[in-house]
Amino acid sequence: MDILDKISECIIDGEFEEIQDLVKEALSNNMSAKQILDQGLLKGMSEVGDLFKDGELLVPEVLISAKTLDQGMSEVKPYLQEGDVKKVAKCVFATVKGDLHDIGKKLVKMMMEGAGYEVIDLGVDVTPEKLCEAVKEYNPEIVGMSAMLTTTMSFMKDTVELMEKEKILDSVKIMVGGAPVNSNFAETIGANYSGDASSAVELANKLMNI
Ligand code: B1M
Repeated sequence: MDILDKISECIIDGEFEEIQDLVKEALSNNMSAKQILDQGLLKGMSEVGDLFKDGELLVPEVLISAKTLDQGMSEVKPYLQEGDVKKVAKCVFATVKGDLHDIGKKLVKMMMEGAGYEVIDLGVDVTPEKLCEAVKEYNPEIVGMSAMLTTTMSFMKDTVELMEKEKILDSVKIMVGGAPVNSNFAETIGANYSGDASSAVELANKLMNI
């Protein structure tokens, strides 16, 4: 097995204590940071996404793979030239007002980053006002909202309405997700729904015509 395959396997198996040494070894073998990223780290993470979607990996395992990816990324980041990693699009993500659940959103963020998206995560309990301010500040192509409580879903609608009022809705695509959210609800508020992290990437690619 070559070193890039070993890096992929390390991500899939969540061996976060070994990943940095493997990446260092690949760098010292004159492999480019981009090659290590694309053919090792992100290839492994993409496999994790597929396994998660098929129910072969569970949430804790995906989170350990995410941690492993983070550690591996920290080794290649200094070597990546500006423009080396093609950023597909910029996203602003938030868990809506009143809601503190963020495990699922973090998974979505991680998968999106693995697919080349830049994700600015505003955190949890994010008011419509704060999200609108962030859209003006960061000028993203996608706004992603997550809600896990039936009582907080309505803040997705409030946020979309405020964006419309502030005339910033037309410049972005809205993605929503979370356990109580479904495609019907998304449609009623003018948003796009995906049920899990892998589908979120597929949806984002569709929205960006990729
Ligand atoms: Co809470 N909680 N919780 N909780 N919690 C639920 C959601 C609940 C269903 C449990 C239950 O009663 N059976 C229930 C909600 C009921 C309802 O409204 N229908 C509930 C409740 C009631 C509460 C509290 C009110 C409890 C209390 O204090 N009395 C309280 C509320 C706090 C608040 O938010 N204001 C509360 C608190 C908590 C903790 C803080 C303890 C903790 C959250 C920790 C954290 O997130 N940092 C917690 C947890 C862990 C859960 C459960 C057990 C697990 C949620 C989770 O992380 N799932 C949950 C029960 C359950 O779901 N079985 C429950 C794993 C995660 C990977 O899945 O988040 O669905 P999920 O994300 C998926 C998809 O939904 C999708 O992709 C993700 C990855 O595949 N997705 C998106 C998510 N966001 C997306 C965004 C997208 C696209 C896809 O585009 C932008």
